[in-house]
Amino acid sequence: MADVKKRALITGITGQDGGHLTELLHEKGYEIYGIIRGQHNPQRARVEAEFPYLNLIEADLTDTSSLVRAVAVSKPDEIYNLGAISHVGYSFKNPQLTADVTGKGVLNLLEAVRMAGFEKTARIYQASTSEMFGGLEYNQPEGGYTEESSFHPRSPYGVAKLYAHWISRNYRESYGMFISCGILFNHEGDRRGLEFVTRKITNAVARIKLGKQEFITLGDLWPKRDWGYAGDYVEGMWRMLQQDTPDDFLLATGETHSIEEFLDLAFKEIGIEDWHPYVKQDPRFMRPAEVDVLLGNPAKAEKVLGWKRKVDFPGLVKLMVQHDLDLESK
Ligand code: NAP
Ligand code: F7E
Repeated sequence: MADVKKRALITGITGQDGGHLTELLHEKGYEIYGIIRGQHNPQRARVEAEFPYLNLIEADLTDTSSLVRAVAVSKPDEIYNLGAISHVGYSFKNPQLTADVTGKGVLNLLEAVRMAGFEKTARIYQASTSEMFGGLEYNQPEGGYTEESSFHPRSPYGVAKLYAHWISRNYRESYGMFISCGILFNHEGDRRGLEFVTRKITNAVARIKLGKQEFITLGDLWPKRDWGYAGDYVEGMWRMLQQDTPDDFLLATGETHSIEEFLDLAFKEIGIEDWHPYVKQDPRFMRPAEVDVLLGNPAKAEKVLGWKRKVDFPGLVKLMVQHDLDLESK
């Protein structure tokens, strides 16, 4: 008998993780459906060219009727909810939109799964985040946050994600749905949006090397993040949905580094030892409330899922600078 292909529905297909996950699931032989929004999405042509095997469905996390249709059409075995307003700084400027998409959008999706009649069969991944912890000194355990740590979100994004996290857990408990939340710490790479600090730096570094830019303007440089590689993290998402029972898992590297350390390595990659003359600061890129230090303890994911990150911090910076040098040389 011929193998029946597993079917996956992905929201956030045009984003960083959507790209990595599409690659991974295609390698694993899945039939993949991706939600694309907007009447003229400028990302559509790129996604169609990069993933010709992908089935695109027009839908939006704020429109439940479109989500019911997306679920009914794709008949998914697995749903990965990666769609969100994901930029923390932007969420301060558009807090209600962030609540509607990043928070209530998850409720809309879960209801759509029930309305379409897939609540007993579809396994769902919800993209939770380390931003729910808040990075404060008082709630930061020795050795890093775990799945049991207390939450204290510091932005409209973090608050919306906490609602999404709890409504997911509530639907799991109330309706017995298979919903696993991945509490992921920062993950980056060559698909990262230019609006995030790592990619903003590596792209600027490449342009400075090529004489296309003189300096980079950033906000605060002291915050620390637990930065991993996105390709490693989508593997963890997939593993969560292959378990016998749904649960929450934290993915992190167990190391934390400041933006200054990131600058150090990125500039060294192009032979510049002292980055200070090339970096300016502007309050426009600072946030009303900052997340100081994030450090995650991935012990549970390592033990239960057999997951381990492969790319380390210097490897990540190198990969991103080299990618941007290639890109900017073209
Ligand atoms: P990203 O690159 O910013 O992608 C976000 C995606 O959400 C885009 O495809 C975007 O589509 C889509 N989207 C925005 N508004 C939408 C709406 N109203 N309806 C449907 N889709 C919508 O994010 P990412 O880095 O891949 O992250 C994936 C998920 O993980 C997000 O939920 C993020 O919050 C979460 N997360 C990320 C990290 C990280 O370090 N990357 C860590 C923890 C959690 P358009 O292209 O049409 O705008
Ligand atoms: O900021 C500081 C900024 O925007 C990192 C999202 O994927 O990870 C991401 O959220 C740090 C912050 O990521 C600039 O203030 C300084 O302290 O790259 P970021 P983020 O806020 O950590 C979490 C886990 C998610 O869930 C989110 O979706 O860098 N910073 N100067 C700057 N940040 C930006 N963006 N731009 C600057 O110029």
